[in-house]
Amino acid sequence: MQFNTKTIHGNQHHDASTGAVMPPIYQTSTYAQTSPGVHKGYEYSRTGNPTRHALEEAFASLENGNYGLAFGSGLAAIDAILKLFVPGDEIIATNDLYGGTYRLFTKVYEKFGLVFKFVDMQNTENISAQVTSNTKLIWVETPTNPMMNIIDIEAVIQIARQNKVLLAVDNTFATPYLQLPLDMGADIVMHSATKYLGGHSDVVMGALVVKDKELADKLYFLQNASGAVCGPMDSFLVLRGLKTLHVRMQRHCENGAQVAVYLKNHPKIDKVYWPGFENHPNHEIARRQMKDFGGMMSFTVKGNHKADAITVVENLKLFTLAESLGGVESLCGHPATMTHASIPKEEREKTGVTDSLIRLSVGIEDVGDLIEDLRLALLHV
Ligand code: P1T
Repeated sequence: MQFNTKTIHGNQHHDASTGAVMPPIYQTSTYAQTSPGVHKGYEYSRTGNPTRHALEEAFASLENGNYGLAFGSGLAAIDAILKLFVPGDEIIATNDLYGGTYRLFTKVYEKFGLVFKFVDMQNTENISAQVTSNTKLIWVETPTNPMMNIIDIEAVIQIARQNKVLLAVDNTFATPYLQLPLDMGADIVMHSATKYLGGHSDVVMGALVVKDKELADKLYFLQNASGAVCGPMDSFLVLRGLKTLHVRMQRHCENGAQVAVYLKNHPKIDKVYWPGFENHPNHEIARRQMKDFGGMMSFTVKGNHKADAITVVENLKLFTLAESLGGVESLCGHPATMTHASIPKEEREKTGVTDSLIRLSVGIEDVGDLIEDLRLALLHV
């Protein structure tokens, strides 16, 4: 089955009892048992819920995995992965990554004895240099948030296999429309389903997909034991969102390409970070590993003044100034004070997240209107 069919049919079934084409929203916390332990497959909605289950099956299908798990947020999904480890275990992570992931790693899990090493994974030799006998996980985010670096997943997989460590890929920016890390050999795919998978900026949710049963069982145990699950209504909404993922992503990519080229040619713009440009440092990897280049990008205004960046985001009208990304509507953000404020200034500036950086999530509106919005906002600087 091709991806464009899978979004609508992959592991998805009509409701067995009524024939309902979309799974009902099973808004229930618990399920009647005829005798202790005798039930129809569901006992309690933290452990399992039919609407959530339908979504988890769809997640597994889209990422070419065997097991899907849905959580109350992307960070809750990452939290479940981190609970696989014990004090002293080491995790090597991308140095440019979502600020909240960095905060969870350094402010929550370091306290419990996990050791994080942040490396620039654009050169995968930097990873090998950090591997020790305590390394248990390599954490890859590609494209990275917000610098749009591309990490060579297959090269990282070689390192993970040689050293017998797990590899997890945060596939939030790319989505399975653009890249399939499990097919390349990754062990875990993670998503902030809040973004492109949901696609409509109306739900906060996380997802994990794996192929291996033993790993899936450990994660299901943690999902139930720690309890950061999503509700049935949210599960329904994301399942509905998934059905148009391929169409939305196609348009995000088309609009993204046009907006990136517009910005690149604009006299007031300094740098545009978008992997579709031939002179992007990781363009060849992006071309090989991704189907297209997506609708996320970052840029700086000439002169690199924070005040100019703020003026631009304040004057954009169709691009709403807001946290988040991946919805049908275009958003803009100022990473240094918003999504990446939890990373110390010296750390984030090392990766390029300066006070003058603006991030765009290009939506699926008319691209001419989006470009006009940018043109007008840039008149103010
Ligand atoms: O927000 P939540 O659903 O908990 O997902 C966290 C997360 C994980 N990974 C990546 C790559 C992300 O971008 C995010 C959330 N990011 C934003 C809110 C943002 O504006 O970048």
